Amino acid sequence: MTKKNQTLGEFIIENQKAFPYSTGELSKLINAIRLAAKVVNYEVNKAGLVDILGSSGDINAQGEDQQKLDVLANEKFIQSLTNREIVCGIASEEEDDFVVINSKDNNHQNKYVVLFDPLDGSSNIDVNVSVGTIFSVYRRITPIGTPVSIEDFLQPGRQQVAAGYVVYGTSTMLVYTTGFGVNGFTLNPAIGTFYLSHPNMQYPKDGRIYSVNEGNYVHFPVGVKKYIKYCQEEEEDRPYTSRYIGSLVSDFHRNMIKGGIFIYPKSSLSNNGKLRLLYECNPMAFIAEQAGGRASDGYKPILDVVPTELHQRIPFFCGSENMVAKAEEFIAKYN
Ligand code: AHM
Ligand code: MG
Repeated sequence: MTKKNQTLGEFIIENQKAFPYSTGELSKLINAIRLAAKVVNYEVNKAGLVDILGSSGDINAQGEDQQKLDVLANEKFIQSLTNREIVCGIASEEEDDFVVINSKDNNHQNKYVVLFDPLDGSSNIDVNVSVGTIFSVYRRITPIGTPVSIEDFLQPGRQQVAAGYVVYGTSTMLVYTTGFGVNGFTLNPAIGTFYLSHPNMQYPKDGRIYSVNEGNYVHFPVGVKKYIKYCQEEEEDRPYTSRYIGSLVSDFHRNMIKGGIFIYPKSSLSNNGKLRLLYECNPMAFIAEQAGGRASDGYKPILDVVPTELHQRIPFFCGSENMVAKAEEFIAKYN
């Protein structure tokens, strides 16, 4: 039952109580993310005032220009998770390789790994457009007491125990799931507290928004082009409306509330699209499915894909169930 004015802290405690054998480690982990989200929110909010906008001058693991705030958000999340000694390993979109977390007296006893994109959509930050953090949590599969290894990070999305995102938007929100539905919390910046504002979020089964970078249209596969044309046709409840922020978290968040589909397909420019399976697509797919939506690579559920490398990219179709099913139909027919 949701209580009026329930804070994220209270919500975490209540949910832990529902599982009498829980050790509280996942709760602590979510608490660490909550703290880091507030710190990054503070930095993002004052970005225009201090010398923190623009490029850091470095290139990340995927050969992309790192923004100063990418680096800062990466540090804050890693710091928060490391200080609390609750994870045994972290992989980040901004790091070349995964990081083993351990302290002298801990002896690799922690059971969770976290994968995250510290500041998604960061090319938007200089123009004051919403950006976000995306995170994904798995139980390690290698034995406790040994250092984590790559297979702990390369698990199919179906194995996630939690996933979520923070959207630094007109309000800052933290939305997450532990596999029992999706709940959204809005930050009251005056007192630095997240309140449950969107209990049990549900993806509408149908929608009228399609979100895709149409600038790449000529490079898209035929099935995707035909689906976009279908969205634009005057028939039944169409044409749909097109909305594309270019910030996955914000595009996803809007579509989950209003109903819609987000598409980042493969193209003749990049065979696997742009988005990263582990840091972006898997967590969003888990949230989408938990809210009654659907996420696929055009052929099969994203959550069933077995990852082969940390920074793997994959085509992404995510949103209202019937819209994603329709896009898959076009792809099956024309590709
Ligand atoms: P990033 O992780 O480097 O910020 O890139 C991911 C972002 C997503 O938020 C967004 O959906 C996509 O890139 C936009 O890409 P494009 O500019 O090609 O449309
Ligand atoms: Mg990203």
